[in-house]
Amino acid sequence: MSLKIFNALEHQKTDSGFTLAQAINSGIKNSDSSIGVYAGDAQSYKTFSLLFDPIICEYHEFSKNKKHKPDISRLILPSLDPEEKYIRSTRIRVARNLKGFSFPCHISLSQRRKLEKKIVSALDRLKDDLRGKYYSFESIDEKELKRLKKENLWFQKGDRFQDAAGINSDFPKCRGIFHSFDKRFMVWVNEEDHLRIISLERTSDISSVYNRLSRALPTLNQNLDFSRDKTYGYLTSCPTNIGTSMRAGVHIRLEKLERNKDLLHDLVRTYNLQIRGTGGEKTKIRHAVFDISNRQRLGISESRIIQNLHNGLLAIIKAEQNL
Ligand code: CIR
Repeated sequence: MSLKIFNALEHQKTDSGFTLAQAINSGIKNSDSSIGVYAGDAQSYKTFSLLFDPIICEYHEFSKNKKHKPDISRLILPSLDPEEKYIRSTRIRVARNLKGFSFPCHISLSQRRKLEKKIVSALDRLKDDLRGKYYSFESIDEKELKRLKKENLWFQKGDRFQDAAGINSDFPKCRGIFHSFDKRFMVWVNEEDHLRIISLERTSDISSVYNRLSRALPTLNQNLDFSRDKTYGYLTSCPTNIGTSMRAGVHIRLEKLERNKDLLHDLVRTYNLQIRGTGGEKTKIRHAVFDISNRQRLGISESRIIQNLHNGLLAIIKAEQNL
């Protein structure tokens, strides 16, 4: 941040009292941050636009005169890995925050409580295969907790980046997860965003995972008013997640490409994807299992993200087979 921007923003505050010092605290405390800033509420994107806009434009390759057009219509895509040789699982998540509440790095305990109640009552209204149960981290028993951890239906207290942003305040109060009885649909409550809405399967069937999510979102939207901006789409704590707020990815085993990392990185760049570690963001690759997902979330529609991911994964699987 230039001194000019710092001077212009130093004494600015959003209506809920979120300051520049809070917005940049994570990056100040963690010099290895790739982004380093978080929004404390929807208004942060306007109040601190001098800071946020350049980050958003660079990360998403977006310009403010471009329109962000959503499209979450259903898709039918050919099977990616019919013999299930490479892809272990497919997961698509979107983030949502509710209008009228501060974001998780700047929310009081009483507001978090109110929010949790509101979200749980909306989740209770889900129908058919989306029906499930909410597990509060405050009241969950040991046995259930062990099961959720074992089945990977769990989120941990935030890392040092989230901690410095203020996201861990009052943890584990008002946090919990909802999962459908078939465990293919899940919602994290009060993690980095008010909701992380997740569809997942231990298959390579991207269409099925995506279509489940595209069914769930309008139903949840009937009872929850999501924070959204005309230019920036859905607003989230981290500016890398705005727009569609969608991260669609697979866990894929690539034994040969692991030994040919340059080729893998070239393909990932060509299709505008990103690689994360086997255990998630900022973790190592174990047993040649890569987490590959879309990089861009703004200025691209939800269905286009899925089609690009599908094309990229087809190319990656082909390269692995040819090696
Ligand atoms: C950072 O700045 O490194 C963290 N606040 C996380 C940023 C979002 N993650 C990402 O771009 N992969």
